[in-house]
Amino acid sequence: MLINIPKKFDLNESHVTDEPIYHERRRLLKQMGFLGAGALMSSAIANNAKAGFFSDDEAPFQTRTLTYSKDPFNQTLIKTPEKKVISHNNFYEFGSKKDQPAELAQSFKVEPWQLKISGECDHPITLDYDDLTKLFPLEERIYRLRCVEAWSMVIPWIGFSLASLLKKVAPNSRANYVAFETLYDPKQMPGQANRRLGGGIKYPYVEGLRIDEAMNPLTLMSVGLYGKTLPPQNGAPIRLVVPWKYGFKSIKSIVGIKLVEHKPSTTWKKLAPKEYGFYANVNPNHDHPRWSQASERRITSGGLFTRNRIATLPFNGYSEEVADLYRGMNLSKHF
Ligand SMILES: Nc1nc2c(c(=O)[nH]1)N[C@H]1C(S)=C(S)[C@@H](COP(=O)(O)O)O[C@H]1N2
Ligand SMILES: [Mo]
Repeated sequence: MLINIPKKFDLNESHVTDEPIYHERRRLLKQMGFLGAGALMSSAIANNAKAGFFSDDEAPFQTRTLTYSKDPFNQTLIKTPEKKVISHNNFYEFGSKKDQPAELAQSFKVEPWQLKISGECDHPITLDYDDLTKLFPLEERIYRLRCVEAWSMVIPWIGFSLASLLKKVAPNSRANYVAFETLYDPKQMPGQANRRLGGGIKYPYVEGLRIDEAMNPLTLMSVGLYGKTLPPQNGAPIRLVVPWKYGFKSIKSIVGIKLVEHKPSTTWKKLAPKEYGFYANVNPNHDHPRWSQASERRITSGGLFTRNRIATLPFNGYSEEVADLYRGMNLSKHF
């Protein structure tokens, strides 16, 4: 999704980073104060590191076990291993390379947290950290996640439907859209403090849905994955998951949800409107201007160079649940 660096890097989302580039990145981050003295380790070690490897100022983020009901429908999907789900990420606030969020988000503070739900509704509320996991019964949802960059995973999320949260605030008749906003905190998020590291995005990261998309039962507010609270690289303490849309709609570390009358602006559409639309429904028949969307690389338990090309499904395989939302719409125009 990088658009401010040469094209050939876009689909080259290999985990392997050239050593000199890696060390230059680390030097810059250290200078900026984002890495402690103990942080000069290879990324291979960092990814596999256990608590003992870290110095005090970069103690790894602690997740905790959640209580939830199992997904009654999708237990037969082959899940992407947890260690890949939490080490191959897009979270530009912590760097635009796939391995950076897992490394640079370890000291991210999610307590206290406030999530404000406001706008065109009768009962606006602000949730605090404990509310996020206690206000609603938590459910597991095993969903496919398809990134617009043509890789995909299967992730066992834990959370509650956005619909149950929105019902609580009682949207009024002017609530046509829902706007979402990620935390803005350049002191904690190095990508917000450094334009190059942050991929040229204007922060805070913002997203949006039509109200009927937001109310669809598949649309999830996720507070966890693989049985535990979210690690920071996956959007702790709460993020959106919209499984029939490209991954960039699934905004992380949300502090604001606002019911609005008019279509809100969205981060990637602002940055490159010809490449990324508001709808961003997974669509094998509508190619990205720079690559095909007909197939994807499923990230599984195989090694780095495992071939795992599979056909991309319309609406990421969720047509039965969501195709009706778009009846009569030209999906190539509204991409
Ligand atoms: N705030 C914020 N949310 C974000 C992103 C981001 O850079 N910043 N990246 C998006 C993209 S492009 C994808 S594919 C998914 C990746 O989610 P994951 O790292 O949990 O797999 O998060 C999305 N949410
Ligand atoms: Mo993505």
